[in-house]
Amino acid sequence: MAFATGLGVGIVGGGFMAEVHSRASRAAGAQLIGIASSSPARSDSAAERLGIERGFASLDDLVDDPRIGVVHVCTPNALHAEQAERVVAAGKHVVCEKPLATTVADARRLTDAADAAAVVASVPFVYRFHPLVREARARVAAGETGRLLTINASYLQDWLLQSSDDNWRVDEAAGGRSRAFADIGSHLVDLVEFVTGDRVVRVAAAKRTFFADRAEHSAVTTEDAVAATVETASGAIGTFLVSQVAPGRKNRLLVEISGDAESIVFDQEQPETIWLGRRSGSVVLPRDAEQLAPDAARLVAVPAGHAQGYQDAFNAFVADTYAAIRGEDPGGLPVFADGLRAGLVTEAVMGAADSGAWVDVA
Ligand code: 4PW
Repeated sequence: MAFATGLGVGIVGGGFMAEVHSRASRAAGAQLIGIASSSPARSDSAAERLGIERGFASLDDLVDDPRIGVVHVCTPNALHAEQAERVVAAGKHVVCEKPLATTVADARRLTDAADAAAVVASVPFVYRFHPLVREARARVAAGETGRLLTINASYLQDWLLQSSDDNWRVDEAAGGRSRAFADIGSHLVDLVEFVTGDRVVRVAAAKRTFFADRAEHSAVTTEDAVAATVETASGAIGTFLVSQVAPGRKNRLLVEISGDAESIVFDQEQPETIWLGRRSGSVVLPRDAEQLAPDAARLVAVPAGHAQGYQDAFNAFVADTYAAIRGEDPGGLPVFADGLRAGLVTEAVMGAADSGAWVDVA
């Protein structure tokens, strides 16, 4: 598809993620043509708030606009698969929030549909776009870490800590059966597999819903927290702790991988350094382009000493998606197959928590 005046973007959904996506689109030089939210009035007010040309009455109207070449799906989880499929059926490129779908069957059907349509179909596993995550990945690939032994991974938040905290995500009908793991554990799965090049093959898990009654939802079944033990294809073992009820933790994703030569720690709330540990001594590596592998250095947005963070990672993800639409291959773009992969691990974790047994990842 050729775009005479730059890539035209449509957004479906009008919440926090739509804001983050729209900022990233604008930074990538795209034209923000339209937004469709849950009603025509909400579409108009979201368009005004986010500086988008106009609101559309429905996703169908938005998809039919010939100026729109890519649609970002930023709606509640239960709508993702159907909406992204609608975009793909129109032959348009798509960015779909995670989880891609609320069932593995839907995620697989969507992934197959995007492949068959030969469109670019990406998923915002945006933590891949921190330069020091790429550095960690490059060190593993170069053999600096040695044989992978253990993984210590956690993703902790506190925005659902009290019974009075509520959101569509707590409702299984809108968010899917898994909440905390599908929403943020999926990032952990993706990041660990992206950095190590290894795969989670077997899991055991426990989950808890500590707050079953919330402001507008009672008898909540989706989990507040999950503790999983994992085994990888290479024989490493690890733990994944995921919680949306951990006081003081806002968005604390931490991945520590230990090989037999070196450990590496990345903390999303302190993304400007990684810790490299060796028995002979450890160092803290700063995000200084001159010290980084090429794939990490290319993602450096501002010089060392000038803080770079979450929105920069998001911007880089969207810029790489648009580069792929132009036919370039920036490398490391998370696509629907990666979203499906996270869905398979989520399903195994839920099955393990339900049964109390080890479960193989399909
Ligand atoms: O994807 C994640 C979300 O659903 C995020 O990166 C952070 O946690 C921000 O919102 C939620």
